[in-house]
Amino acid sequence: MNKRGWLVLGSLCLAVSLLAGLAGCRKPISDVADLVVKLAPKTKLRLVYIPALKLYVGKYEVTNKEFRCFRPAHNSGAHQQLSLNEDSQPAVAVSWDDASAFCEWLTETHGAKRWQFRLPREQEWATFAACGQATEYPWGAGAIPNHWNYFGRENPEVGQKLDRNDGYRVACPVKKSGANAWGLFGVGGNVWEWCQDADDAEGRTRVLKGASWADCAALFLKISRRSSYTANYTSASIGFRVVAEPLSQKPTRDVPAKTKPAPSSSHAPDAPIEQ
Ligand SMILES: [Ca+2]
Repeated sequence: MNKRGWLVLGSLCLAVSLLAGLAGCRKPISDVADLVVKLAPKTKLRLVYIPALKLYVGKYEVTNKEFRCFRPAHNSGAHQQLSLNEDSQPAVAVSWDDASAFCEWLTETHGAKRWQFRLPREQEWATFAACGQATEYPWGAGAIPNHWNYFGRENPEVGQKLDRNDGYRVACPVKKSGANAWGLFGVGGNVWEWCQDADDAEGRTRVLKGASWADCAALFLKISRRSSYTANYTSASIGFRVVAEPLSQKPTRDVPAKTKPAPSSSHAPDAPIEQ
């Protein structure tokens, strides 16, 4: 089938499947079906309906396999000779501009004139990461679950690290990155996630949330923590997830920050990228 054929098929396959009935799944947070976007054979983007936001939110960070449906030559590179480019890992080495372009492509080619895909706003991100609660960390109360991907004992480097081993020195497959109570994976750790919000009046810098495999300081793991970088910046520890809303709603326009934002993290999610 040629490329046009796949695009048509992909749009036709914008489908839903009930959360209930999935073997072993947690209790669904709503009776509304997941939104499943078929990007290619065996490549499906799954979004969960979040009633508190009236939005579908990506269940996982966008993977390399999914991003390559948009940009086939994309290479997430490696860090210390550890691959970041496996199909199941989150796409990194993507700027805010790249992530936004992916969302626009998704709307045009798979939105079926029904859905607008975009990056989450910072407040939306904080709401779905905390499951609508006033929790400090995305895993809720208690110790960090071992399988959430932060910087811990699995790393041989000497220095500050978490006193636990999640088994992954760099970004892990998105389905291995730990889920919160709403069934959203990787909202804490794995990779930082671009948000739609500008962090300056001119819109040159964009907000990041969630920390990554390269972070261990408790401060950075908090839901309230934010960072920001220029819209063309890329890193081995920055990726993104998408949200979707019906096109019948007014499209959310990108509005530059009107007031001086809270101080951003001085921490740089700047793990070097090796192409
Ligand atoms: Ca993440």
